[in-house]
Amino acid sequence: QFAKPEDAVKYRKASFTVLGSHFGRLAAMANGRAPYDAKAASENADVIATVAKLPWAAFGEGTDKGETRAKHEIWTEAGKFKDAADKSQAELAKVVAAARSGSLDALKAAVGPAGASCKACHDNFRKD
Ligand code: ASC
Repeated sequence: QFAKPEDAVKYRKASFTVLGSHFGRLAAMANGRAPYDAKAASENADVIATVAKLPWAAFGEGTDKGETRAKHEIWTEAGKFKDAADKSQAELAKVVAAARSGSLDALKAAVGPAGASCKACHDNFRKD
């Protein structure tokens, strides 16, 4: 999939950036910082449904170097990293379902735990 390790690093950072952007738009609606728009929420969900699957394949061998904040624990505690990644994807799947359902209450309920799962992975596996 990646010709060089630095291509994988770029790819995973780009996919996390897109994921964070679209999750942030939903979080803003859930938190009342942006008006709720069911159609926009559903469109953001479509992006998240695809992009949330992408970065994980880009943590292969040799991708612990270069312009990355990835901690070594990603590779030395690979099982824990996978659990955290799986947890995030499971929580994001709930956000996707909630956003597609057209219910602001469902979105509000799903966004908090998903954000917490993002943060848990960052706290344990990302520098600063
Ligand atoms: C976001 C985003 C994250 C999470 C995290 C939640 O919107 O980009 O990484 O929420 O900040 O604490």
